[in-house]
Amino acid sequence: MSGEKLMPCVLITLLGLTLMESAHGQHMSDEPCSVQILVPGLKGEEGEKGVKGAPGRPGRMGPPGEIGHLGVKGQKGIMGHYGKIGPSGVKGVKGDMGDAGSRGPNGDPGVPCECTPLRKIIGEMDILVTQLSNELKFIKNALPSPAAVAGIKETDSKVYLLVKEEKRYTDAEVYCQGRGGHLTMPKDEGANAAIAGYITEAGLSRVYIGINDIDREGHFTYVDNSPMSTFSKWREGEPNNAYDDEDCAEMVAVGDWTDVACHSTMYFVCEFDKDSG
Ligand SMILES: [Ca+2]
Ligand SMILES: [Ca+2]
Repeated sequence: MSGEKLMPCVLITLLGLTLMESAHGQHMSDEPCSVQILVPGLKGEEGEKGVKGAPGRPGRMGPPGEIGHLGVKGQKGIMGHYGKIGPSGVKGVKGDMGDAGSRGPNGDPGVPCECTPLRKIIGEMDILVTQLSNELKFIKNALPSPAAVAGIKETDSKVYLLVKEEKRYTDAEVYCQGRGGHLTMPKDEGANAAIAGYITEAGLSRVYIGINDIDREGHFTYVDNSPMSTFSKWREGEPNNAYDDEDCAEMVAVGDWTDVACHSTMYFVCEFDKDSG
């Protein structure tokens, strides 16, 4: 068929469909134009089952689960390693002294020798030691109260002690005797000058010395009852036994003597023989 004939047939076909719907069941007669009626065919048979598809994509992550129950306490662990050594401690307090040890064995005997020169030296040293011991003994006796002692002076044969404690004459002599001496008894110009020097040096104006006429008025002796020698240093006009009450003696700073009342109190000078034990 050509294209020109087909067009009318198509139109008829469409018209025919309209007529069929309005005159249902009416048998249609064959016409010169071949009419094809297009209607849906019957449902085909069920096809065969397809092949299994590929795996799907993974789903999204689910929400967090609930907190679990408290677990059971575990067993005690094993002991750990030793720790580092700590810093040194503070030094402790010194302990008490231990008891004395037992006495050691005797030493070996000495070697014999020509010892005469050595004995001489040892003998001289013994003498020195004796002298030093005596002086030390004096010092220990003479210094019971350092604050009361102005100082110690010495000459070749004497040690003088200026005592800055005001005492009556007899008490002063008792003090000196208690330390192995006497109130000072100047018996020559040198000794007198030395004592005077100590008085001046100490800033004092007068001190008791060991001269008195207690036993017999006008007859002065030394305090150890030894007689006065030719030496004396009385100030001009002294001794005058003023008020008939001056039986003791003092030395003033220039070294002169005057007789004074024994109950006056003043500082005094003791003297000690160096060779006395
Ligand atoms: Ca007198
Ligand atoms: Ca007098």
